[in-house]
Amino acid sequence: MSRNARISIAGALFAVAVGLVVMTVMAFLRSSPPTVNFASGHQAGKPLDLTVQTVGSIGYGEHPTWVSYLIKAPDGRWVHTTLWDVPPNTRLNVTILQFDSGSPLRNPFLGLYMTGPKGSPATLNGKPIQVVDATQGNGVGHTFSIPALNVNVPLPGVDGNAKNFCNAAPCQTNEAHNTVQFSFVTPGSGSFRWQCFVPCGLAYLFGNGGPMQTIGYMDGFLTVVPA
Ligand SMILES: [Cu+2]
Repeated sequence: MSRNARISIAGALFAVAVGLVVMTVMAFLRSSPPTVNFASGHQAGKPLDLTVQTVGSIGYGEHPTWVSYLIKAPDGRWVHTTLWDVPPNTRLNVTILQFDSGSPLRNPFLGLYMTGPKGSPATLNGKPIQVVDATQGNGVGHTFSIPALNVNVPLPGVDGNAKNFCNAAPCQTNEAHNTVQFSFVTPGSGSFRWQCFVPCGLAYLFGNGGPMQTIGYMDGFLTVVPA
């Protein structure tokens, strides 16, 4: 084989390798969940309502059996993502509809409701609550925690044997759930990791794998962006 022929074969193989790398990277980028934007068009100073749900199994997509969070987009659709863009210095009135069963907490400290320096007290099904004893009742299903903002909101579980237990998202309000409400104020800027602190990744090592370490399920980012 001539030298030129060898060079062109090597070149072609190199091009194929580069193409495969690019395709893999693109597939990975496309697989990350979408971002829901609550910042654009927001009127400065006006509080913003966020409605979120937690489900025992998402019921569709790549991991239908995984626990997950979903959020209601401004147009009313339930979106399977944990990446939320929010306006700065804004009170977020958060409603979490918790459709999953629960368990005792590994650390009772996580049973404490904390909503940051300017946050409001939390309510569970309309009644004020300061701490939940996860060794009682149906335990705690998940927490909504933003460590950097001092936000920790435990979400008490529902009866996993309830006739109207929700098995696939988006769950409806006629299915068994607990409603947790609270508010907190967003900082002027920054991107803040939030996550669940209940090791709810069933079938993974110590419950901390799978959905617990995958953006879109049990952790995400609250990103403050200018309106
Ligand atoms: Cu969880």
